[in-house]
Amino acid sequence: MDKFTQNKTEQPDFTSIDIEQWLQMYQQMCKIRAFEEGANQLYLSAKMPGLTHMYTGEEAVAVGVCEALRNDDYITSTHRGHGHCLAKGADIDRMFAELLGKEAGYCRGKGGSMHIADQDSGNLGANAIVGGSAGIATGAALSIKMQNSDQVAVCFFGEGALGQGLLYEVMNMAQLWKLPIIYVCENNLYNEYTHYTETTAGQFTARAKAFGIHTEEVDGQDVGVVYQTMQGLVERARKGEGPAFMLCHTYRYYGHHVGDINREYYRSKEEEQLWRTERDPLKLLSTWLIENDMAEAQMFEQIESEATAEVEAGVEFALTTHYPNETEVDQHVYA
Ligand SMILES: Cc1ncc(C[n+]2csc(CCOP(=O)(O)OP(=O)(O)O)c2C)c(N)n1
Repeated sequence: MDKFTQNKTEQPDFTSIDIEQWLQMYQQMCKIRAFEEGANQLYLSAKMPGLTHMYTGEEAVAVGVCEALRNDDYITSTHRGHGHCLAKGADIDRMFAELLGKEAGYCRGKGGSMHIADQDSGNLGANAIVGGSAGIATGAALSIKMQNSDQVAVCFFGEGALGQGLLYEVMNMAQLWKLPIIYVCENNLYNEYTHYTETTAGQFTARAKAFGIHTEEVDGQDVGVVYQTMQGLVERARKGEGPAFMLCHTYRYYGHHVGDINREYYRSKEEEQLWRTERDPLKLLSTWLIENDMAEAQMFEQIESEATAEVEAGVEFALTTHYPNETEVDQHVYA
């Protein structure tokens, strides 16, 4: 387990978050988890073409970040993007339809898992290129500034993207021009099948600090901490105080993608089990709410079964809805 999460001692002040909001965040995390299970089942039953990268285990990052955003704020996402899309407000039916190549999907079935974008919820798109969305998010932040708007842009990326030069070009510009952008680095410990310590030198936050960018480092399994930290960063960005970099310590429960089944050559089963039992974002939140007499176990069971039902309906919709007409094969494709 990461040293950062083991050494946590301070108890944050969560008094500004009411029970309705806690349950809303729990519900969002549940929805993401259920969605990923649905996607995995579609893959395992050979109903989904291609692969997908599951976000399970990392839900508190997407939900905590997006809870601090407005609908008109922008996000850009990654190859592991379902959680970001759902947390920002994407529709389950249309996401599953996209995964199955159906016309009702967000890209009329032509993008698939790694290219879901949803302009209605401010999602400028997932991106199959590691670090590739950093330029898009920073460009969006520049457009916000030029239009004198108080929106913000958020760029999600994994720690593997810290090896991409584009990120440093745009962080430089963002700091020079005081752009309203927050770079959210999800450190789930691995770049594909390699531990980050074998690929990334030095301190992650030092890379943003080198440009004078404000940084934060948080436990990405604690949705309350992610949300509150993000709220502060969003507030300063809206006031024109410029970019920020938030490092979130987290973990993916499954393989790099759904086909990565035998993982013991790069990480142990004990490590996976430890994160699932000790650091699960849903369990941490439900246990904390129950222990503080804010909710009862039954509430979480109900939320979970509602999320499962919503996902089952989404899968059913996607399986039964139609494919795009073959005459439009060369339409809506830009490359
Ligand atoms: C520019 C580029 N190089 C390599 C790849 C192949 N690739 C896909 S995901 C990945 C690892 C990404 O790790 P990280 O950014 O930490 O994200 P995570 O998968 O852990 O969420 C790599 C190397 C790619 N998609 N794009």
